[in-house]
Amino acid sequence: MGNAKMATKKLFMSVVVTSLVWFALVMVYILNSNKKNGPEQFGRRNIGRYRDLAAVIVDDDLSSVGTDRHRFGPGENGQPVLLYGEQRRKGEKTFDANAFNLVASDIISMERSVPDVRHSLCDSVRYSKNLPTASVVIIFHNEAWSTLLRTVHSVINRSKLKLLQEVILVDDYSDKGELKEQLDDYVETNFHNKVKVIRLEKREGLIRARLLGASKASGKILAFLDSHCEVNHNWLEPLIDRIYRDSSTIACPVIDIIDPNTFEYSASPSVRGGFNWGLHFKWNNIPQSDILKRNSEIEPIRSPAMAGGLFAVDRSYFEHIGSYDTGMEIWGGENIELSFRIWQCGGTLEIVPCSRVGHIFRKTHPYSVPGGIDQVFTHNSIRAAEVWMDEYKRFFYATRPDAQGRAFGDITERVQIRKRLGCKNFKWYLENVFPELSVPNENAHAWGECRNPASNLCMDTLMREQGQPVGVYTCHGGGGNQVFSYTKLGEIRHEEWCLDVSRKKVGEPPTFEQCHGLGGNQMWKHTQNGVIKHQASGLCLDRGSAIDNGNLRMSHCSSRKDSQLWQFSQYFEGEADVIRSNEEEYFAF
Ligand code: LR7
Ligand code: MN
Repeated sequence: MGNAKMATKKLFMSVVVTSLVWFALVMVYILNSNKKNGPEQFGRRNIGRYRDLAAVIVDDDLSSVGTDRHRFGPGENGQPVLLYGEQRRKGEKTFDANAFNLVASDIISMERSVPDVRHSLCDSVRYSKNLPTASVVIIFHNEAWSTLLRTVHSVINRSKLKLLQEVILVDDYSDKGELKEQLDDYVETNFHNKVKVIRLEKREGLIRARLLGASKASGKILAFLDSHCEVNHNWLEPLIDRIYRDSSTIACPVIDIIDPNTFEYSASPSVRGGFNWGLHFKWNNIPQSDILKRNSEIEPIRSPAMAGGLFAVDRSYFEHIGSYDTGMEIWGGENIELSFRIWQCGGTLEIVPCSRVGHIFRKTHPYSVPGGIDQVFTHNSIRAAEVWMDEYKRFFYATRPDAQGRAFGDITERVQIRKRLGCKNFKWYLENVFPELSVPNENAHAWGECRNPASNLCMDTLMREQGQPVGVYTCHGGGGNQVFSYTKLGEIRHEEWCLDVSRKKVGEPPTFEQCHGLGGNQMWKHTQNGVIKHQASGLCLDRGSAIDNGNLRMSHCSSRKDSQLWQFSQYFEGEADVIRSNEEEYFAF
């Protein structure tokens, strides 16, 4: 009996002790979470973050996710800023100098919050404790004060500070007064030694500016950003993680969209990078086959090309593969060149869904470009095509006639890099990395300008979109919107758009629809300098007349009507094999 009494007593005591322990734990938790979320903490954090970076580095919790929820004000949480009356007029005037609305930007806090648009799984990913540090290199030429510094603040606020070696601002010879001492002072007072400013002695352009930044960096990883970005929560860690696992990886964030007028931050869809034969960068849908291969939506996406401005790379690997072509000027083409090089020389280029960075997409370049932007872009693209594209460069030249016969400088050193690294040829790249890119001589019977000789009108996209009629325009020989192909699947195609006839009536125009490769309404038959006949309707493509408003129209077929005769600039019948054997010879180095 005595024993039973003792046992009850013991049980009673242990219940009391356990409850007390639980009570204490709950109290500690409540007090703590009050401390974290309370207004004092928010205030203190906000002031303390920059005044005392050292303290923040110890308390490396990235709790901006929490504090961001408590911010109120214009543009907070990535909301649009709408201007009215005088302010609106003032704002419109700032577009010339910035290609965005500077009044709106100036109203928004340097530390505004952005919506956490990451996939919900991202927060549960646990990264290695041993990740190396990154130096963030931000280049700028005459960037506006508020957009530049908002970029820097976002990096400081939303990177794990123990992973952030430093931020290096490279001034590409700006002439705005505020970007000199005033910038040095701001950086010194607000960011201590975490942010450095270095300056170029003359205008070098973004390629050489990035190289200068890289040469001063001490982190194992380099992360490049444009000077008008806002990084999203914990953007850096997922990028470093990919490179830590495999140092031959170039990791890009998903690039979200900051509206140049309202500064609204919106999530961009899941896409990957590509290009057309003119070497213009393009966003493409992720092919179904790649989607099926992925185990989760947050797995990295292999990308044939990068947009260019936002990426992370191992510093010594970047040097090893030949960093950038210093023969490239100011702007353009370097992103495509690096994309070809990384893939062809054994590396990987990918987009990491848990890393997101907002970028202001501008419609024009507000800064002056010595020589003109089109000229430098063409120059740089030629260098990329000459070094990497082998025989396929002829499709580039055909699409960009302005590039034909132009001097492009010495590329010996770049060709040497290709040899030294034993890089694969462009055909390998097309087959293994970008099979979705339609290769004219392999996938098409005919390609180039599609001309109606009698009128000298050419089939033209007229920059129209899905569902809209296909047009004609005077042949300009400039490639671009007048490049079409007659594919082996029977499509008449411009990039991913196919001529489609769903209303099969005389007088209706064909429209642009996403190519589906299944024939049906997208199936045509054509012979050199003959009609283009729509198989399902039996009608033929007619160049149209005044009443058609520049649209093509479907007509009863008649090869005697010169308005129905079409001529592509190139026909490939029987040619594919010849090209293939040429290539083998070409790659014999
Ligand atoms: O002479 C110059 N010197 C510079 O330092 C010209 C520009 N720059 C700076 C400029 O201040 C900015 O920070 O270089 C950066 C890029 O210039 P932008 O913003 O005018 O270029 P962009 O955003 O229009 O162009 C994209 O393609 C370029 C091709 O050369 C670069 O690779 C850009 O970095 C790239 N931007 C992005 O990838 C962001 C996403 C855009 C998309 C798609
Ligand atoms: Mn940019």
